[in-house]
Amino acid sequence: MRKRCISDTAFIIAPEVQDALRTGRPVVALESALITHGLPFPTNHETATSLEAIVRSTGCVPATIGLLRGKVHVGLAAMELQQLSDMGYNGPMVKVSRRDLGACIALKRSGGTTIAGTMVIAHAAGIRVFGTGGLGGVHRGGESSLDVSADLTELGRTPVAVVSSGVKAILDIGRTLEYLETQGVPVVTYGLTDDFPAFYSRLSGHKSPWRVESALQAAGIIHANQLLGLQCGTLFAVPIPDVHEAKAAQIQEAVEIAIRESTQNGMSKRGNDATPWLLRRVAELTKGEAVQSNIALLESNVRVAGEIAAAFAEHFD
Ligand code: PSU
Ligand code: MN
Repeated sequence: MRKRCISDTAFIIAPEVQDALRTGRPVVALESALITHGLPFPTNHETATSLEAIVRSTGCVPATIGLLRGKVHVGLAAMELQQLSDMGYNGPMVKVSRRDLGACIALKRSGGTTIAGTMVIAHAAGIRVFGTGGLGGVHRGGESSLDVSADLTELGRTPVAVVSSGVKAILDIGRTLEYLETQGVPVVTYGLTDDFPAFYSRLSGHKSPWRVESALQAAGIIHANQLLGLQCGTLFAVPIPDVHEAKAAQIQEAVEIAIRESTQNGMSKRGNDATPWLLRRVAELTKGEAVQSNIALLESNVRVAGEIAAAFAEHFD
């Protein structure tokens, strides 16, 4: 039997995305774990739709990546995005990281791809830039629990640029940056400060090793890494828009409460359930304020991702 490439059988690339990849029009990947496990219904669907529109406004084509009944979709039609957003559809949604991809395909499951899972698929499809909210990282106490997100190792081995707002303070930010350094991942703050942002707040107290002020500079780093054949990703960290920073202290308080609760009730030891549980609890405790901030930074990051992808296509492709 002919040895088949997985994309023959398991991938469904939306016609618009296929066309863009063929003609060299810039494409921006979007993840779906934030739709299935990060944001409440129906905000998840509204946000996913608005992120696609923002990518379009930068002249790029959006490719939301997710799994439906064992098929890996690169670019989702409106109906498919709706199905992915609807928790009641086709049983419980899987949170799909690198390790889960094969099993989901073979067992015909549906789910949202994490940053790691999305990077694997984006790279396989030939997409270089990906916009999202918060990166996974080293959990607090990770030095003994070994709860370290596969997002970090993925950035070490897959050449996709990820635009995020850094990592949430539910994580150990210092150790996350150490781990990224070990993995050889370039970490670059996008903006006017040297600080690595902490998701809800613009400053974490930790410095990024690099900073750029324009999409062209960012695209230049991606290009140089490519010329070097490094085969690693690049992490661009965009601080949350100023107006939303005001709520940072209140949200941070909720984060600390949620973390205390998760150690008391054992959720912190529940593997990949830990992050979604903390996100949900912080949303509850802040009565939705955290969700509003989350949406604002997603919109801003996805815009930056579009600008970087467009600059790359114009100057380096
Ligand atoms: N952090 C957030 N929002 C999210 C996630 C992380 O602030 O939605 C999601 C992303 O999809 C990320 C994943 O890739 O959680 C990391 O999960 P884990 O820690 O289990 O690797
Ligand atoms: Mn984990």
